[in-house]
Amino acid sequence: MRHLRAASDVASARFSLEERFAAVQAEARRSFSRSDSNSGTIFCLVRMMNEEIPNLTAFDEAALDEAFALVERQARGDAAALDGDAAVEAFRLKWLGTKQGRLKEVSARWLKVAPPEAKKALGMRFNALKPVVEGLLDAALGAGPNDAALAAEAIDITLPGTRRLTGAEHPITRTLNEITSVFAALGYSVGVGPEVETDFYNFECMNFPPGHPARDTQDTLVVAGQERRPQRDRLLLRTHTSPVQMRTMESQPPPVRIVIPGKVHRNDAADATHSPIFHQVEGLCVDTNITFSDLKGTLDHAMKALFGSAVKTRFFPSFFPFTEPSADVQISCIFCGGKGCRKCKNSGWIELLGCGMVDPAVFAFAAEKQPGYDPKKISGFAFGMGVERIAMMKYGVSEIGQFYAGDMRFLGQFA
Ligand code: 2U9
Repeated sequence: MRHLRAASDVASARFSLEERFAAVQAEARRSFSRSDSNSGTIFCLVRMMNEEIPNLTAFDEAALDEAFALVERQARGDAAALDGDAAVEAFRLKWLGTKQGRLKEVSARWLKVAPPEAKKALGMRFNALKPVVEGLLDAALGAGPNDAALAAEAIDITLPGTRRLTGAEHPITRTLNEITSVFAALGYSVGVGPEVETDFYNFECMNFPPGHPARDTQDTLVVAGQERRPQRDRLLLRTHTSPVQMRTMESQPPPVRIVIPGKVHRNDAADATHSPIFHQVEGLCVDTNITFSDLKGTLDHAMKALFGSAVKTRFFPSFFPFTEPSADVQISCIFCGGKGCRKCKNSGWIELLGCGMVDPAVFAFAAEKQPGYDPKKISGFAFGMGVERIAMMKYGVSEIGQFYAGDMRFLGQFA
């Protein structure tokens, strides 16, 4: 305070600016010489034009740490207050000026008086301080940090990192997407719908009247406690994705080309190839003049796209309540190329999916809401396939339960 008071005394004497500045400098010079004789405290703070460079009188590690931390704090404080190019240049001169810069001053004053055994520790701290101040200047100039500052915060990128497992599509999802993509490329759109369905959409409109024996072929899990509801409104877990096709037809006139991938539920006992919950992809194509040859051409193309262009298809008469005529589709054995092997039971063929021309009775249900589905004017084909069965064939999986066990040793093979 003494020195500040001295400066204000000078100011109050109404001297010119230059005279006041010279007086402050002279006072500062006197302060320096007085402070040299100071002892008993670690620092004697000397005021020179509103700045503080401590005189160092102790050289142990703690004293050095404290002294350098103080100077660094000052530099950071100055840097934080910079605004404008002139201030940045003033900062450079003040801290890094080769003649009167504060680092120069620190070096000259502290190193000079340091006992020989403290010089190394002092020098090391000084060498660390300089890039910090240079970095502050660089940052103020809008440049990135300097090399030394970068080196100070470098990390060893050769150290082993934290290993994160990469996720991958589940083989069922992958197969489901592959099948869907084949039809999407033919112009089919993709639909989804609820897994909890009404008896009407799952069975009645698909030409399974109440009490019809064909219902037994899809042993069904029903929601309990609905005995007082009309049968058509009773809820169940859908046994196939067909209700989504019916809902699609009810919501839009023909033409329709749609595939429905999704989960279905049947009250079946689990074994190596059956699961009470599994996945299907069903498809529906409706337009004028759709014929069985359109169905054959479409499915032959899809099987070649999924299993390779060498694969052949053949169609056998079958029965489904919702299609007439109906067919089971076989593909030539993908393991032996049709010669006959254990996988195809020496037949050269593997049964893979079902299909047929949509039964007029099914179109009649759709026509109740969309008259365009008049079976006299339009026709269509439908098909359905089990995704697990196709995935098991494609990936050589012999137990369907592997898909659901969540065992990383199994799933990791698909990553
Ligand atoms: C509408 C009209 C007809 C869908 C079809 C099949 C044949 C079929 C099975 C294959 C293996 C089910 O997963 S599986 O057990 N499906 O054979 N599905 S035709 O027919 C429809 C669908 C919707 C409106």
